[in-house]
Amino acid sequence: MITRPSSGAAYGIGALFVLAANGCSLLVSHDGLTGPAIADAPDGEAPDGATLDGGTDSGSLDSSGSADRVIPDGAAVSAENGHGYLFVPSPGVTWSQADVAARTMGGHLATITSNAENAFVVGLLGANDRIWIGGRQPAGSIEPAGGWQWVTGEPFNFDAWEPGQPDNYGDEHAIMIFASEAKWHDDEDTNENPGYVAEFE
Ligand SMILES: [Ca+2]
Repeated sequence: MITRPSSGAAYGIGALFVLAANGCSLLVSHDGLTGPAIADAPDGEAPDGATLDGGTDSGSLDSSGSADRVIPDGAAVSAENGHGYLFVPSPGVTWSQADVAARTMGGHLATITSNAENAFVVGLLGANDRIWIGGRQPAGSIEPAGGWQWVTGEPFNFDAWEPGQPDNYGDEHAIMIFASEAKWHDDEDTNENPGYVAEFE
């Protein structure tokens, strides 16, 4: 566990609640209780106002926009942007469950806004396909390509759709990534997939 302190109230870092495949939250202790290390944030401070917009609830960051930045053990840190990325195998997880789990850890489902970031995330997945990331399509969007957005509110200016995707085959409003293709498909957000990638800014 690595924390990046910022101004404001402390965010609970004593434990992570990880959403299990059965929908229950598991208390997962970690080794940070003896005093977490301080990461060398490139700019010396966490970005204020790094809020998670939308979503079904506010969650991991407090309303003031201040929170300790938490990068869990095992996350890979990108040299490009300093963000941590964690592939979380979680067989049977739906997109909404993955979204909540990532926020609970203090991050968000990965938002992929460049080829480099896409490649970095793919590099974490091994041979795993159908892994949730933080793209979604609000109800009422023009199908299949309209309205796609990131959970963070970052501009949706980059995509890595597989040719022929998104296709709204069924009723597909969330993005999953295929390591075997380094590409994305849209998928029904209630489908039970093998895991997700969380990103920690
Ligand atoms: Ca991102």
